[in-house]
Order: sequence, then structure tokens, then C-alpha cells
Amino acid sequence: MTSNRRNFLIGSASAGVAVTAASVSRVAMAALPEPVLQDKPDTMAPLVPNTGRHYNPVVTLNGWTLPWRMNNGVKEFHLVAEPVVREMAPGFKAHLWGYNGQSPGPTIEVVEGDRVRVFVTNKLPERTSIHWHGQRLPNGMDGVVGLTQMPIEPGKTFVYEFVARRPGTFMYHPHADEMTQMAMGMMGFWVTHPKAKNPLIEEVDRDFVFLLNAYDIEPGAYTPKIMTMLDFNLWSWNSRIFPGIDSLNVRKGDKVRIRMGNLTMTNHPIHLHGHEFLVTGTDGGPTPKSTRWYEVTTDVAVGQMRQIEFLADEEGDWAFHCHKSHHTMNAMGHEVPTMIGVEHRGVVKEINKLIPDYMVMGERGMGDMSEMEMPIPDNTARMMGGEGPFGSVEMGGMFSVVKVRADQKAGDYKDPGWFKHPKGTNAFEWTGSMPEPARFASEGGQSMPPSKRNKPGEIEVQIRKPTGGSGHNH
Ligand SMILES: [Cu+2]
Repeated sequence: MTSNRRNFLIGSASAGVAVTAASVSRVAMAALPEPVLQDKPDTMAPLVPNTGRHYNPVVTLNGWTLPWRMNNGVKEFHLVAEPVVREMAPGFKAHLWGYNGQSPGPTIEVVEGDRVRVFVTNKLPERTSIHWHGQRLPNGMDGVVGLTQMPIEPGKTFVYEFVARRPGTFMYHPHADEMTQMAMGMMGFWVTHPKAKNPLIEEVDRDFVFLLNAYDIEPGAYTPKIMTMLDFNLWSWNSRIFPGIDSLNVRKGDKVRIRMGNLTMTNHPIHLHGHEFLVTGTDGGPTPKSTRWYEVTTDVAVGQMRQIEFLADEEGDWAFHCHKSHHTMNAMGHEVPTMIGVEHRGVVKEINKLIPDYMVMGERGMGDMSEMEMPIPDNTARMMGGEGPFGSVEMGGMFSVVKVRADQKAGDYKDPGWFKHPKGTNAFEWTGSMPEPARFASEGGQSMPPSKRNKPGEIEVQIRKPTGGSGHNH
């Protein structure tokens, strides 16, 4: 190489430069692993490693794991930052930014002690970088533009290289124009598997991962508003909203681990029905056993990661969702007054003479909304829905189902369909006679009597139910 170059330089200077440049870029091209792209938003089968140290792969909810190539003992990955079209739910597409064809980007899985080289090509219209959230690495690989590196300008490729020193649950995201790039969907999951048995890391039968993210996309629009700080209207898991989020399908008796990371601007109390779980790890690593206790809800704060584990020993279709009720709703187009308890059918009839499509929302709560055929703009997510075996699930956003089945095969992640409840195990309508329900009737009696008392009946408030119109951010 050196001697070739010298030879060229002896000749015409300009020819020498050209040939040198060409050979350099050819070498550079040869050094880059072919980027692997994904065009489907489906949950892909676990990527079983065929090179490097073995591990039990994770499954990314509505996502996939990035293949790598081994190069002299180094695991090489190629991430391409680029605009993508993400189907957030069937019939609802968003124009986001992501990696390798999807938002979030692919999950990266390595083993503790692996030397990892990640090529990052920038096909965005602006500079970017990648920060490897939670990793121990040389400071210059930390991905903070201006602080530890030059920005990756559009069209350029940077290389990050470090040893995955500690096992655990991590994520990656830009540290350049973060507000825009994360609001546009740039993020991905990272799992470092333990290289040997670790007393704090259990072997599990199923290991699911996803990121909590949020978007503000006006009904009928395709691109998120990036200035939004709290008023998001789409609460998603891996840039999917219910009913677009796949179910987590497990076999009865499986040990199940679910890892989550929060890249929204608010906390999400994640709640599992029918089972108790332990929080076995954070992005700081496995939790000491003395700190673990059973929960059914765990809060994932902003910028945090949590891994939960449970024994799936109850058959059924178990709801699994964020417990903030506004986060299990999808976008609404406009401010809606609370109409609960307000009889307004006569009014609607009058208005319909003038505006045929007019519809009053929420006279009996908002549940009706999911069954009404509301006229909505094209490319708008329904506020809530999801057809279950008993009708509409009346949910949206951060909601899914853990399906536990005795006849699910080991390692089979296919959706088994709806649970068939054994006869006599469903809640049912009572039609027989009933004793009077007991009601708490007494009033007052507080230990500190008010110094001034209102006249009885003077204060009686109407509770105004939340309207949700402004983005479900409370
Ligand atoms: Cu939430």
C-alpha cells in the first residue's frame, strides 16, 4: 500500500491523488459491514447467535435484532441513521427518523467482554451522533457531540469501538440535537448478556425488550411536532400504539423477563395483571437480591430502564400496560367537553339538521367512542379500540397483552389467539334476586371539626372528567 502510493506520487500529482482517494474509499467500503434493513414492523423471531459466544437471545416487541459480522474477533455492526416510515398501528403511518429502516432502531445484542465496533452512517439531513446509554466505555466513545466527539455530518460514517464491560440492559440514542432527534424516534435497545453464570442474572425462558416513547402527531398529519415537551398525543412502545402492539406470548410455567427503557418526557408506571414480578435490574446492572420485592406495577422514570421477572403460571390473556389512564389512549383531534350525565340527544338532532356528521362525545363516558364510527381524518389513529373476544378493549397507546398458554411450545412466540376461558370462569350477568348493597352513609365525624360549617347542601360539586383533548399528559 505504502509503496504503491509512493509510486503514484512519483507520477502526475493529480492522478496520484485520484487513485489514492479511490483506493482509500474502496478499502473503507470493504471495511464496512453491509447495513441490514428491516421493512416490517412485526416482532421478529429471536436472532440466535451463530458466531461468537452463545447466549439466549431476546425478542424485541415489534422489532428485531441487528445481525453482526465477526472481524478478527471484533463484533461489527452497521447502523444507518435515516428517515423512515413507521407503521404505528394498522392503517396509521408516521414519518419518523430511525435506524436501518425502522424506529426504534434494531436491538443490539452482545456478550459481556465482547469487543464491539459500530459503524454509524448518517443519512439524515442534519448532524448526529450515538450515545451508548449506561455503558462503561472510553470517554471518547460516549457519543456527546461537542464534548467527546465531532458531529457525524450528513453523508459521513463514524466508528465507535469499545468492550461491553458489564452485562445488562441498555439503550442508544443521539446526543446531537437531541430534542428533535428523539422526538422523531431515534433510539434503540442494547442488551449485554452475561458471559458466564451470574448469581444475580437468572436464566429465563422468554426475554422481551421494548422502549417507551411518545409522539405528538396531529390527526391527519404524518410528522411529529418536535417542540412538544409534555403535550404528546401518542404514547407508544417501540413506536407502536395499541392495538398495533404485539402480544407477549409465553408458555405456562415459563420464567419471563421484560426489559423496558423510558425515552419519553414523563414517567410510566408499568402494570401487569395476574402475576407478581420482581425488578431484577436497571440500566445500572442487576439489582442486589436484598432489594427485590414483589410488585404488580413498577414506575419507569425518564431516562431509566427496568427489567422485571415473573413466573407465568396463570393461564389467560393478561393486560399489561402503563397505569396512567391517559397513556392508554390515542390521539384526539380537538377539545371535547365532558358530557357525562348530560342528556343531549335532542340537541344533537337539532344540530344534525345543520351539520349531518355532528356527534356528541362521551355522554355515558368515553367507552362509547371506541364503538362509534367517528368520522376521522385519514391517517389518524383511533382514540382507542382493539377488538377482543368480548368487544372493544377500549384502550390505546401503551397497552398490550401477556398471553399465557399451557399448550404454547417452548420457544414458540406465535400469537395463540384469544384465551378460551374454562366454563364458569368468566364474570357474568346476575339475573337473580339481590340483597340491598351496603353503602357508607354517615358524614362528618372528622377528628378536627371545621371552624366554620357550610350550610348543609350548600356545596355539591360536579366532577368534571378529564377530556383528554389536550394530550393525556397529566
Ligand atoms: Cu405512561
